[in-house]
Amino acid sequence: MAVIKTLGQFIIEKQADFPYAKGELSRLLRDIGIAAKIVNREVNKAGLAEILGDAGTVNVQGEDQKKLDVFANMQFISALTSGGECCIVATEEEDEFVPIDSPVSKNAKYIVCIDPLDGSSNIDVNAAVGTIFSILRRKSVEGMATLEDVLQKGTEQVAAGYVIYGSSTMMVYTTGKGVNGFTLDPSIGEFCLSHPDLKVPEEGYIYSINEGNYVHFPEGVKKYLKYAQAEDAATNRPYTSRYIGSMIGDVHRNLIKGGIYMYPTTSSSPKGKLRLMYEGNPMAFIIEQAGGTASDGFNRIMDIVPTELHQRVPVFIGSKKMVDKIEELMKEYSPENNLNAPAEKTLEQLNIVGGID
Ligand code: AHM
Ligand code: MG
Repeated sequence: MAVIKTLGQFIIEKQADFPYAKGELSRLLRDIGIAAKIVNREVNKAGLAEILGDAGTVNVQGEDQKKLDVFANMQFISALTSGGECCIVATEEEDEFVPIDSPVSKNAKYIVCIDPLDGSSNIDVNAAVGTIFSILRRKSVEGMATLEDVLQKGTEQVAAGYVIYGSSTMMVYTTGKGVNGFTLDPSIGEFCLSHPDLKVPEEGYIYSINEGNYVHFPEGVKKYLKYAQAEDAATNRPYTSRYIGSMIGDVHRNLIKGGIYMYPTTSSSPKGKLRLMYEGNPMAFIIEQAGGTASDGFNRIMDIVPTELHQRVPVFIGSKKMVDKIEELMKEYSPENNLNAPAEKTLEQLNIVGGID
């Protein structure tokens, strides 16, 4: 009989990969796992409880909040506050980041950016929703951490993960050494290692996009969709289209089966809909660690320098060859869509003027 390994056991085992680690990151991941179990319990009884439905408040992006969004947000903030390993929680549901001003936490090393309940419009119809998190190490060394501590590039993440509350509940995370998935066994209330060392196939045949927005897509995306729908036996086209409308659900499926998830700019979301800090970066870290690619159509998502907490980003993420193809078409047909092009380097920065010979 196979031996079950719980998330807690796995985290402790992996701590040995980081010889100088004092266990703070492990405790932080454990705190997130515990809060996720509580949120899972509520999500699973959503159809029964009165909690279902709009909370009547609107979040910073002007979208209606569902009651479970509010519940999940509170739950994660409270778990991270009492855990003591995190000095700031930045959440998609709050206008400003939440500093944790307790004697233990204010000097804590880590910052957590979190989308507590992504895809929450799916709750009412019993489709997959999830939590996405990104963990950063604070840059400043003392006092209260600041916005500058939060606004770090995706490449600086020390860990990232998601929890999918689907037909079963899973936690998938990376600390930069591959990606592992844990399925919640409700009979023992533990996440158990079920998908070790996940790898996204290099070539995929599934594309996920809200095609209802077709008319508003950049030309490069329109060309990609025509390419995906064209018949070509050699490349296994036409591809299959699958779109749940829950990023975690779509990306999780594509991670396992191969595929691409896309949320480009549209006329109503000229910078894209998804948020760099809560959705783009953590999903990019996971997919890259699984061997895939994450791009804004031109640039690696994790290289984008964030300037605002709730910054949006176009997202093309999944199997490497599929993302390469969309980048090729974006460059050819929609160069004006390159919103995050790195600033041109000056000659001085390039060390050409009076520099090295
Ligand atoms: P949310 O954070 O408000 O839930 O929005 C993010 C979600 C993604 O999970 C999903 O892929 C996308 O929005 C769906 O958007 P649309 O309904 O425009 O297709
Ligand atoms: Mg979201």
